[in-house]
Amino acid sequence: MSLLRHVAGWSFAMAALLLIAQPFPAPAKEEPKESTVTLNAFDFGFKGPDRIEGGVVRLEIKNEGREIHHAQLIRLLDGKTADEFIAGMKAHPDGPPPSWAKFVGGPNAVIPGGQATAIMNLEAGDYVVICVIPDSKGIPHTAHGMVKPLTVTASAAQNEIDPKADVTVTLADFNFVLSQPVTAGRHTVKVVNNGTIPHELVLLQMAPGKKAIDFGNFNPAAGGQPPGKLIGGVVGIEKGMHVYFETDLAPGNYGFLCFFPDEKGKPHFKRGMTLDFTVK
Ligand SMILES: [Cu+2]
Repeated sequence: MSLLRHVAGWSFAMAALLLIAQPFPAPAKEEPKESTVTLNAFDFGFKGPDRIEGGVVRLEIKNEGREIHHAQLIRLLDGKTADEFIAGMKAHPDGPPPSWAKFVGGPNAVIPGGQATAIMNLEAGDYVVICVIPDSKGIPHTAHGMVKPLTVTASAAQNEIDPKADVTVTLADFNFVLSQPVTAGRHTVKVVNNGTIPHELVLLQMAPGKKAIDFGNFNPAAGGQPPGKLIGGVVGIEKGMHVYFETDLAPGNYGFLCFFPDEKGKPHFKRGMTLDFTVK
């Protein structure tokens, strides 16, 4: 018996055994294809790569500071640079972002020591990562230096497959809709913006008896315990976009909030963009 025939015969025998053991073929186990990029947020800045490969990217934030931080990705169009973005922010700190700056997601706010991940399909181009969370005086962290330029290079073909989500949240003007009740454990959540303007999803683990709106209205300067704990979600995305975030939820009460301002500067949560839900 030649070696080749021997191997072929052995393979056949193995295949027959597998058929007996498994009457239905098991689906091939999918390897995660997205690469992970970590941004270490501190008071006040981001540590991380200046250049990453595009396609489906898992972007992780690790909060090493003593303040709350998030990592908002902004794509710069029309050949605009990070310096131009920073100059524009300084010139018009309260104005809307320029039309050449697009919100494309990122992991949302986590408390000191916290970690969160968002998964986005990033096109090649120039980006900045910013944290617009205000300090105790109301000054956004961007003004303290939390602006990091990021170049995304062209992606390899194998990086183009979106993750499989088991829950979908639809964002609209002005509400959140969950596709189904959320169970305890790990989830990949798809977030779709079906509204006409950018929205975000702030994920909160609520304190007993508290609602998401209580967190929105909470004034840290007035003292007292926060009505909830910031555990991630996704920062702003433009209309029509979708991104993902990963989370691991214990049974309990949770909330979604959108802090993005409307044209009059009123945060969306004050126009009804909150959702309270229970994880069992
Ligand atoms: Cu919103």
